[in-house]
Amino acid sequence: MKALRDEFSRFLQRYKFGMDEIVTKLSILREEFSEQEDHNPIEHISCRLKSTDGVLEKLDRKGIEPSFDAIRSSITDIAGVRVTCSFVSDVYRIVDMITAQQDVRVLSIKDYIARPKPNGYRSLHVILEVPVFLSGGPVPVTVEVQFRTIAMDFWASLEHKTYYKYDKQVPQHLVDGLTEAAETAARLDETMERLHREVHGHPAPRRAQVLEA
Ligand code: 0O2
Repeated sequence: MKALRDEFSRFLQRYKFGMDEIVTKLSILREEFSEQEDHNPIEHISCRLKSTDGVLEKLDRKGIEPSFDAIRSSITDIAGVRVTCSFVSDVYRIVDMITAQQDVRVLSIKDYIARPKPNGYRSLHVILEVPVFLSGGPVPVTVEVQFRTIAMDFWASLEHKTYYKYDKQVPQHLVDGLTEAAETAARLDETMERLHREVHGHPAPRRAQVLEA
């Protein structure tokens, strides 16, 4: 039992290293921007490692027998990074920069900004693979990065707390209220972007290639 626990903690440690690699890459961009530009596209970076219980719960939800191979191939968000940007254009700009890095492989992109979920959820999720250089050599590690604006993050945080409070049985008027609030937040993002563009005169950004939504 101890041997299995040790193996599992070594297994999870790799995800932590992968997460650290991605956070470092994003922090470098953020620091560079703070020196070079009057507006920093990255407002905030946070990260979390899924707990052992969280991993096992997700496997159970997906009806998959627990094994290291099953976790590796079916749980892509053990290492999770969240990047909050001021404007939607910043989201696409940073996604382009991080996915263009030579040692980063893009496994999938889900663009819930271009195509929001029916409840109004907006964010851009990218599953990346990054090499981690261990004593025995490099190993590829999967990391999920969620990119969103401050307004999207505000909404997602309240929605998450609401679902947690009501144990997923949220009264319909609250569900409707949240969906309406998501639309309001999206309109705020559009207005802020327009005003920002007028003040700073930045050109329209190139859009990230949407592989999946
Ligand atoms: P946590 O605690 O945030 O990690 P998957 O379940 O990942 O295999 P799925 O459901 O297609 O496949 O993944 P998707 O759509 O990429 O969404 C996964 C994560 O996005 C969620 O992780 C949330 O963090 C976030 N998310 C997705 N939809 C919503 C939503 O409607 N509201 C909020 N607040 N967050 C959302 P977890 O694992 O659910 O939880």
